[in-house]
Amino acid sequence: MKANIVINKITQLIPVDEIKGPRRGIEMKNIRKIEDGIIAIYNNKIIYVGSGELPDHIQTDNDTIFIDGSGKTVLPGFVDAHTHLVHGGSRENELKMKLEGMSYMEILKSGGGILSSVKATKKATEEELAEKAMKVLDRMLKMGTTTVEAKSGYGLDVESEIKQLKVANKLNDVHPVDIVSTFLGAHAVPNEYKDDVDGFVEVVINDMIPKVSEQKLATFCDVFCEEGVFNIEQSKKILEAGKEHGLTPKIHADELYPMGGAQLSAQVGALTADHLAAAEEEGLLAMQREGVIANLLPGTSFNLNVGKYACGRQMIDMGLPVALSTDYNPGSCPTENIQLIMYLASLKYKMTAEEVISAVTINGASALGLQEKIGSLETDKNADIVILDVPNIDYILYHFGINHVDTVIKNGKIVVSDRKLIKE
Ligand code: IZC
Ligand code: ZN
Repeated sequence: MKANIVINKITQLIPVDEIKGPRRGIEMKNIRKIEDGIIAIYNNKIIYVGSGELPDHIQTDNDTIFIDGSGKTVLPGFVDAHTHLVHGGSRENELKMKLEGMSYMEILKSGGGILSSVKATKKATEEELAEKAMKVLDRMLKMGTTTVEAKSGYGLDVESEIKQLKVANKLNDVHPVDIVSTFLGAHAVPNEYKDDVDGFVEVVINDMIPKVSEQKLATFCDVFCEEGVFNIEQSKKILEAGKEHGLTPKIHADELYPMGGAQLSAQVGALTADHLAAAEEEGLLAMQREGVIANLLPGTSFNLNVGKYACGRQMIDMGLPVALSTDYNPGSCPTENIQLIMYLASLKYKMTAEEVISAVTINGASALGLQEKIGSLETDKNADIVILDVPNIDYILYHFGINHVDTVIKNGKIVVSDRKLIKE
């Protein structure tokens, strides 16, 4: 077999392999580290992972690209499993309100927040939305993110929700980053339904979900289950309806108030429960029993700045599989920087570098149901690989706030080299 690309002499190669995802409990920290590592790629697949030289059955020739991994750390491409990628506008005008003490929910209730992004998204054309999201994806890719989840939820009517999902699906075709779509029609209550939330829930269930499913625009169905947005009963109805139409449940759970979203995630068989900053032990135990992945978003806790963080350390110690994502969105967390999220998780949740790496690779992949294809460096998996200009994984978290990624390989193609995007 002939290799197209070989990365050799790797100072620290972390394949995050040996266990099929998600990793939970001590599995998250028990990841092997290979010195003098080597990886070979043929087309879009990994064909060898080891140390030293290539074995005899893998050949190279004049066309093979060799990348020197000395002084570098090599990891699976990062998976960002919770983003609100496609949206119009921005909300920097809310910064002043936040500094003056207005809460995220108060801003939303006054017609700002999500509703202001809804207004901007409705106004924008598909082309405008795609152009804006493309820049976000470029920034993510430069940071080492090779797969993202993208939620709708800035349309809140059939037509605009579908517009948003179509943009995400189109971007998946044209941008190197792979995109998995989530329908989040129940992201906020539009003004017209302010006094009839149940009426809006009916629209989501009877109008939106069947159309989204019929047009195969999403894999997952999500709900913003939060005090003042959608309650447990409404969230449950929506997630069950999604399931009937083939959409796997995900849930924004217990972000600000302990509503019981964690329990609900276990009850409906959600793949992930996300946020969980206010989740109580009973809910976490229910998740643990049912194998729900805790997808934590420390960047949001940091940026909301009210001092409330999920108990990531405790979750890992009780055996929950933990993933980490940016929650990229125009309001509570406008950042594409997964490495900043990794740093915050380490500092605020007290996660070790090994746990953080598991969380953004195999557990992120598992949070999208893609653990068979991505999330680890193993023979026959997709060649999604990041090369960081650091001697070991601890260094990534130690030297914070900057981008350590030097090279990104996506589906076997070099898409970032010497820190710059390679455009086709
Ligand atoms: O636009 O504020 N939390 N949804 C739930 C968000 C944050 C996104 C936003
Ligand atoms: Zn979110």
